[in-house]
Amino acid sequence: MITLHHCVSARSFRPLWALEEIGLPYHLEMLPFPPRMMARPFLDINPLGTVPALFDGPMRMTESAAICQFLAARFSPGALDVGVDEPDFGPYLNYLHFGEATLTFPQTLVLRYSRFEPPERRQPQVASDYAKWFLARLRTLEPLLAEQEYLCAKRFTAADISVGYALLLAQHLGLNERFTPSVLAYWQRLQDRDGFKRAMAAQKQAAVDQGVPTVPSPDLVAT
Ligand SMILES: N[C@@H](CCC(=O)N[C@@H](CS)C(=O)NCC(=O)O)C(=O)O
Repeated sequence: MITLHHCVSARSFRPLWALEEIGLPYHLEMLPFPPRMMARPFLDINPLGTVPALFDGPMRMTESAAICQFLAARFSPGALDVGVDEPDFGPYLNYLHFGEATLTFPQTLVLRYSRFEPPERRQPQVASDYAKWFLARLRTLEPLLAEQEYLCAKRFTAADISVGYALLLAQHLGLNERFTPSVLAYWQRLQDRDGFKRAMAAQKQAAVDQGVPTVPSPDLVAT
């Protein structure tokens, strides 16, 4: 049985969404955010203190895009996964990692300098500059998404989950109002998926059952 350690709407939403799309059984272990401070015993499970942490038997993974790649390759060949022999194998890997390395990275600086730091250390200029940087990077998807429904391989894949999470985080940061039209339509398509809705419902139910707040940390929500 797969176990996923998760905080509501944190990056661990990527593997949760993949698990729901694939239909795999899993156990969801909910944590308050940030676990490093709010759930100290979690450091024994993942010394980084970050989510996700996914276990498949004794095997542990802690990178959300890599976990999606693993789940897709092992449990969803020809569907969420794009095989090495498919023409879009390269673009698939590129978008899968673009979601975390290129899109989520500037968002973390927005979060840090507008929400996480104590008021006297906040840097509105840094937050606003990195919000613009994120939106500029996101805008590069506009011509592609004006032409096609999903990022690659003419179907929904793990790459869409990776980029889709960056859009969810952007929404929490209030940046969705600045999405370009085709990106906005794509984001709506992703949210309309049954797998996305099931993942949202699963994290809420697990949070209720385990006594963890059901809404994202105030640090992750647009004010
Ligand atoms: N590159 C990692 C980043 C993991 C990460 O930083 N997760 C955040 C949640 S979105 C976290 O746990 N932050 C709490 C902390 O840094 O203490 C991934 O994609 O999984």
